Amino acid sequence: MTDFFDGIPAICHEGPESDNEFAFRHYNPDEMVMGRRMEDHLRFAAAWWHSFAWPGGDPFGGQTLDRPWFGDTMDHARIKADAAFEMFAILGVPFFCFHDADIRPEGRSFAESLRNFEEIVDYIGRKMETQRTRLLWGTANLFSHRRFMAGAATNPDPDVFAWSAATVKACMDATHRLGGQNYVLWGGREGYETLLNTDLGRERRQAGRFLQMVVDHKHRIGFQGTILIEPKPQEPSKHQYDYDVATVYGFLKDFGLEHEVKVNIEQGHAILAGHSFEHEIALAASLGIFGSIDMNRNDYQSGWDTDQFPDSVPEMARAYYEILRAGGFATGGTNFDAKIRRQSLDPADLILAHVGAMDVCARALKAAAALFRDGALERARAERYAGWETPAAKAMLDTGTLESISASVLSRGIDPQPRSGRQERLENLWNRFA
Ligand code: XLS
Ligand code: NI
Ligand code: NI
Repeated sequence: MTDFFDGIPAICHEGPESDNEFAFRHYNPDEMVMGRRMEDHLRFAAAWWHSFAWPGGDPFGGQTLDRPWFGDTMDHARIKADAAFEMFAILGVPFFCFHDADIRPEGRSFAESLRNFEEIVDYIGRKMETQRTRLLWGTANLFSHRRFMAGAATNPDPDVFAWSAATVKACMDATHRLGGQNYVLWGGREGYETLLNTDLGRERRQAGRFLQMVVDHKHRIGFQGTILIEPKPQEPSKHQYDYDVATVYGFLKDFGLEHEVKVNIEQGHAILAGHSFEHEIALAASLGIFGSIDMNRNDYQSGWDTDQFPDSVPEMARAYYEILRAGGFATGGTNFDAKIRRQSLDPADLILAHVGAMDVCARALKAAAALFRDGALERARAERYAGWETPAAKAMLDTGTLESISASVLSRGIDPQPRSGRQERLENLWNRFA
């Protein structure tokens, strides 16, 4: 037990009229939405790194936050875990996520880091026996330490590849042991700073082999969860190999892993890649690789990954609409890969950041569900493509050749007439709900 959150009550649903700051207005875990409990739709997770390991630094200044668990001893790591589970309980979040480096102090050797890690994983495991919070995903931090400055799997030094593989093995084993539902790979430094010193083809092959080993290990240990890649176009590297959903899909196809690996899509990363969040979700769903989301936005003026909690219901509603269309989450969920601002010093700031974000997502889900149930948007979409439902159109697509189609165009004497795309009408429809 810590006294860090003293005086902060467990957050309950009090409804939209409540003026209690420490209450949910919209997130009501047991409320049914399209036949499923809201908690089971949204599957919220809190991120260990931003909430408990980040000191408040930015490129121009260091630590602003003062936390009793800052320090690199095992005692600090245990206090950090205590505080983390206290926050999970206050919020009632069903899940959390972590990197190895978030939860354990770095040792003087690989073996010592591993011992530290396994000890804290056991400690977390014991906490999970008495608390309902489960593990959404585990991952390895293969980007902070200077040994990873030129990449992990894509490093020019085979020993860094080896170190990374051994680290991922430990993190996958721990995720499995804690009953994690997914394992995430985000390749922060799997990219390059300059092509002048980079063999792009070789690095990509190294990353492909690495991922094949990850999938192989998953089957070896009998891990039932989903392996997820988290696309991001750049930052920290100039160019990251898992740029966006389309790039990741091409990569998976290349290495024969498109049925083994899905994606964890982050709102801010989608925007950095020049897409919208809903575009990335819709594309992943259409390719059969939609897995999970990181629900954190960037500041639209700053132009970098500011990892802020979501604050816009209409924007998030677009995302949840696509998730509902995709049939909802399976093993995935909504991870707040988000941090408070460096001036948000108070323990209450950390709690209320999550409370607000959970309410934004709940409202967005409800709006998306209302529109989805209404069905008008889906009917309009189906109607737009109705011509493709005729046997002749289907046959053309399945077995047509340019020759047969050309003959048919001449014999039928067709003259296609343009039809309205009805965009504004659909936008008006959308705005009745969100
Ligand atoms: C960084 C990423 C990172 C991953 C996990 O931009 O979002 O936080 O989610 O390594
Ligand atoms: Ni992320
Ligand atoms: Ni990110």
